[in-house]
Amino acid sequence: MRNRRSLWITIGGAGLALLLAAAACGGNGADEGSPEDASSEPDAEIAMISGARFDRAEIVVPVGQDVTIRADNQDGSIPHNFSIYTSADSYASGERAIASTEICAAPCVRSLTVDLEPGSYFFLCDVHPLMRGSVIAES
Ligand SMILES: [Cu+2]
Repeated sequence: MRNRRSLWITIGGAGLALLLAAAACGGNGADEGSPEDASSEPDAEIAMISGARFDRAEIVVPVGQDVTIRADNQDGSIPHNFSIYTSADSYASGERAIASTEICAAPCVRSLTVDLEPGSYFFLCDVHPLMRGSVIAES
């Protein structure tokens, strides 16, 4: 009886540890900018174009699901990336990005995946902070 009880306590402890580990891995759903997965269509796209510019200032994505944004760097041989921050202020204060693609020199394509709450977010290129815009997450 005594042994059985301690066994269950042990199993319960292991289960809790697994749950905590899963929660830690789940994080904010950020993708660290892996090379493009050609098997899945992106939910949104943006391109870096000649003159160190993004081809748009706003991206609209759906909420309540994983959203993949594809960043296509077409700007000569210039390195760029695509990062999403909570807001311009949070970026300015040094807060970490919600998600970022890795920096790569054109031509290159990288994607990130996020699952955002409804609202307006801030995006930019970490190499060229004047390359910036808004991500609008809405249902
Ligand atoms: Cu850039």
